[in-house]
Amino acid sequence: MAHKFDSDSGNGTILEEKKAKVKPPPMYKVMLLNDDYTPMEFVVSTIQKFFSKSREQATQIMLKVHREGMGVCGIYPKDVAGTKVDLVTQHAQAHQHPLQCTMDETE
Ligand code: TYC
Repeated sequence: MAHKFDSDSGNGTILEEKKAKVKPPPMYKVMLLNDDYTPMEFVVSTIQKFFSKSREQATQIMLKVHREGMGVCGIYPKDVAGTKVDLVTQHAQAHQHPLQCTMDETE
């Protein structure tokens, strides 16, 4: 919203429009990468668990990653995206799968 600011810094006679400098926060895509070893079922359940997707949505994302090498699971502010990457990476390692999760700022 545009606010009026007194640029006369004293008697308030000169008022001019100034743009409020509020930008939305940068957003980050959280992506999974394909590999040859992680079971499809593990990828689907991981997407459901950490990205709040239905089984159908999670299956579509998994198949995109499987066929195209990469797929977006969700778009979040930086801190949330970073936490998702860490949790998914820990989950994959705990189950000894090489599944990789990364993040990238949106354009
Ligand atoms: N390519 C894996 C397989 O054939 C499945 C897979 C899908 C692995 C998505 C990782 O992010 C991934 N078992």
